[in-house]
Amino acid sequence: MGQSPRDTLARMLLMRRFEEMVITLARAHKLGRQHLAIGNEATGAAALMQLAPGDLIYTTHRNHGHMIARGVDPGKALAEILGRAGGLCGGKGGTWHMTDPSLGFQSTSAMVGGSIGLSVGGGFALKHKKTGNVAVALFGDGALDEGIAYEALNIASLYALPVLFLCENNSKEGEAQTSRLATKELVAVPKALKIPCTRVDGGDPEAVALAVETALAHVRLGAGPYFLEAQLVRWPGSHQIVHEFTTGVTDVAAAWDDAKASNEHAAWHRTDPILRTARTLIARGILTRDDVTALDNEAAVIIAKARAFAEASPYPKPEAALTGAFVPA
Ligand SMILES: Cc1ncc(C[n+]2csc(CCOP(=O)(O)OP(=O)(O)O)c2C)c(N)n1
Ligand SMILES: [Mg+2]
Repeated sequence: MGQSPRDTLARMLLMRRFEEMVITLARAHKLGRQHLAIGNEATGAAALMQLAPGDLIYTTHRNHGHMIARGVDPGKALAEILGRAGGLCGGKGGTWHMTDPSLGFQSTSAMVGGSIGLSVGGGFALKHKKTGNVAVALFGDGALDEGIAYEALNIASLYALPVLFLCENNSKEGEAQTSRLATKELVAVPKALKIPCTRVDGGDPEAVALAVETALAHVRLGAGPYFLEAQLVRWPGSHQIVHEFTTGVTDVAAAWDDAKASNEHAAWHRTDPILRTARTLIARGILTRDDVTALDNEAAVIIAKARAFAEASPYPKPEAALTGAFVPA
């Protein structure tokens, strides 16, 4: 495995502090709906930190976490969410369409299931270019009942395309809350199409990293696609229409301080992947409490600078309205 537990936790903390800043900025600037990746950090960091240059990524309405996990500049990402000229897409993509091709992001789309179809097109191109790269589709459990999911999974299997299908399942086990799938076992669909599948605890970055490593080795060898189901606990604030800190601002000390962990958010504290990971690494002697606090402080400083960059960035000029929006003839 490439990344150390310390690096992975640092990235997870950056993702968390980024999303908390999105809540702060959404309130301050009266932004519309935001879909945050709070609770998904272990899966995003452990998976996307393993990708190589040239790999392609297709993501969803919960894109922020994926982008920070992959190493996108948080200042440019916040500026994009605020619609500023200094944003990743010059302020024209916003939260739902921001992308960064320099790190392999081909598209972000809130069209549920869209990333699955696009990734298969990307995988087809990569196979024919023989680059050894993979296409990664990120999607939720709700995407499996879309027609495009069946067609795209089928083509990927038939043509042995280099695609990693990574499903972030935040519905309760055995009870597909967001999907309308006749089978409650999500992997039944790819299994029927002869795609190898693994289920993993999506709140455990080590387990995810191992599963992704195995899956990527299979895909990079040219053995065809792989389907990974990361089982997540849905964050209670996952539908952010009213911008609020549903489970409070994360206090990493809740990982070891019972007084901080026994409040109205106690149930969330038990499953929060950041607190879980911090607890595990401290128990194993890999990190101390001070190490965790220091990593968190570093993340907070990076995100405070990102905020300053984003808020100082101007809005796009009217004459820029048509640039970057269409492919030149
Ligand atoms: C094709 C399509 N149908 C419906 C919607 C409305 N919609 C937005 S998010 C969502 C649920 C998605 O669930 P899931 O993919 O599991 O992601 P989660 O929000 O649970 O992370 C739906 C139905 C949409 N964006 N696109
Ligand atoms: Mg879901």
